[in-house]
Amino acid sequence: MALKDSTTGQVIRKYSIAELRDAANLMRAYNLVALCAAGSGHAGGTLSIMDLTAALYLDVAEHDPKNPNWPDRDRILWSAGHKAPALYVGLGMAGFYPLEDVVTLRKLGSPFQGHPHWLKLAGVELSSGSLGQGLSIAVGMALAARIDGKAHKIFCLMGDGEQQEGQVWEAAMEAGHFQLDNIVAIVDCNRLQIDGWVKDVMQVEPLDEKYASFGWEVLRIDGHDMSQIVDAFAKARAVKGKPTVILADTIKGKGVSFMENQPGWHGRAPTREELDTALTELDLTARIPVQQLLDKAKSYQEGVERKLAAKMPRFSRDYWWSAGDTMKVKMEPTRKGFGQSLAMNGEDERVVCLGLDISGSITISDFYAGKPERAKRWISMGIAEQSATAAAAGMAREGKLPVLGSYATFSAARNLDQIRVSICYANLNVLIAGAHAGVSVGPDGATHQALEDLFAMQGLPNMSVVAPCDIVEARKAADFMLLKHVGPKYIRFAREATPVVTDESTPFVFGKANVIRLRKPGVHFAAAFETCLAAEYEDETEDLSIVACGPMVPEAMRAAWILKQEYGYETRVLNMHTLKPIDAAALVRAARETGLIVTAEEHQIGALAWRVTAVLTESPELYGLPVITGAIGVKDRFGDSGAPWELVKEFEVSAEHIAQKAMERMAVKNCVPST
Ligand SMILES: Cc1ncc(C[n+]2csc(CCOP(=O)(O)OP(=O)(O)O)c2C)c(N)n1
Repeated sequence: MALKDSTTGQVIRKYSIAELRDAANLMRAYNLVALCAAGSGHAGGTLSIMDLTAALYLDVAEHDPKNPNWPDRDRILWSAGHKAPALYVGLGMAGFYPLEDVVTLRKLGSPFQGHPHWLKLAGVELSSGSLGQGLSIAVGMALAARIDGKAHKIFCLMGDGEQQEGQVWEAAMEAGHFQLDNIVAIVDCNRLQIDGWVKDVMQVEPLDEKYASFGWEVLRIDGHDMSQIVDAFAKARAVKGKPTVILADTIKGKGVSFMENQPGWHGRAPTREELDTALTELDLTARIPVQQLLDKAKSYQEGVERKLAAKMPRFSRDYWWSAGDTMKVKMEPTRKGFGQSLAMNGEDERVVCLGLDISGSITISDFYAGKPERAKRWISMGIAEQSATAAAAGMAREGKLPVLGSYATFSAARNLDQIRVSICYANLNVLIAGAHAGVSVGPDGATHQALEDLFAMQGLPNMSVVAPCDIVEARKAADFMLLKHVGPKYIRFAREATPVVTDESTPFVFGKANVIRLRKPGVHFAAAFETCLAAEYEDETEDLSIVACGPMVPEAMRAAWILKQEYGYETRVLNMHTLKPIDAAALVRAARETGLIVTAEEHQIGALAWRVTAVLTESPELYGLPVITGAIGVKDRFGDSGAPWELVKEFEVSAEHIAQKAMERMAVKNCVPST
């Protein structure tokens, strides 16, 4: 089998073992250049899989780069979506696109998204990024092929940590049960995942016995020995009556000495210096036009910036964060506030934290860092959000106070039914952290950007929902949610550093909004505002209200500044940190007293906007009063790779967009006769 011309049946090119080895190395180099140009991405797991990738795309799979949708092609599914750059260089080397284009990896609008999206790049067979789903898709494709009497194979690539997802085993059972001999699964057994060694995080071995017991043919090989790889694929093709899994023993970071077997290189990109060292080690410096490739990436990025600048609303001056000499702001990631709270409150013996293999970056690891006495209350559950959620329910039922968290997409969506039934219906005391929410995971792209989680969490009876606006409020909210609030609870926070706009003296009362008013622009942004509980605020007959939550609160404050400076308008900003239960009284007053409410959310429009309108709709105090509304948020679209602050512009959720919307609505308000 090989690269084929689908119209003539001619082999385009047959690679020798030596040529495949060489190609794999070249692909390692392009992979690293792309990661370096992106400034983020997964070095370790792309390098471990590169020899298998070269074999698959250049030799094993029967496919035609000029006819990527050829119905009889073999399908290659990249279930381990974070290894996307390896897939991209595989396609590039095979001729699906000019290989050098891969340097736009993870940039806004690029076909080379942080995780693969089949609608963006020909040759990509599925959209992935949420681990553990690819094998089920392979089962579906294999069954479809069987119905249609087609002979092509479906290759599905997974990680060994990924084997912790229960869905993998549902699919393995199905493939065995249906004797799907058109499936060949490959597991990249590099023995590492994010939180450390797979055997320590959650043992998955013996994988050979597990797959065999599900009715699979099992082949175990050295995943860096090209002859063994090619041989194993040939054997797999010949297997009849059952699916085959190739368990490939590999080294994470293979080929670059300082990346090999280093957990820290899971989700890191090389700097320019590290790239140069890596290319020297790979002996490829002379064969890779590094500077030319990096220049290409730079020029693409300049285009992105020009496009974004063109779509931003314009005012008489630049109001962007810390753009001028005044209104300077300090930025810190809200997630750190969550970690601080766990570190402090973890003394409470009831608190048990459950790890989902993303512990450091979401800061849940602060619970045990430097505190060996808490070790028995730190439980690594592996990449198994659904089971861990129900396990948390079990612990809560026994009087513990479980905390679990992951990317909000995985801790508040992947496990939705478990949250609904096991936690909410049972009304159990579990704290769920939706980390890296909104656009703040930037270059990871759509699969990792939780823009829908608040719909689901607010929609569940018994669930309480808080979206703090900065690091300080995140700590206070976590303090309250963890120890004081009893019941199902969800706290949502961002990854990226965002403006710090509260301090220790700022009130935080669960379920009660704060009013924030611009007083006097000055040197420091936060100091220019005054904040009090909405219930204690006296009407100042402002022109409008902006209701915001999470990182949109600082944007709303900046919008208030723009509106005052540019048009002399006074704005009442409501920090609606608690979305459920929502402060209806504060909303009704804002509607009655200002007559104009603009909502601002870093989410699909509606989590905040529809809740606010629901309150207004249900309030007899407002009958007959003109209340004008507007909504800022993501407009029913999936995310995109890009820097977090670029996405704020791209999704039109910046202060400038809020101010623009407010001005449009002010024009309407000024036409409505007052009652
Ligand atoms: C459902 C889901 N949970 C969590 C993550 C975050 N995540 C990305 S990669 C990764 C570790 C994967 O480990 P492994 O499968 O061993 O891949 P490798 O170490 O080879 O990169 C995790 C937890 C995710 N992408 N999807």
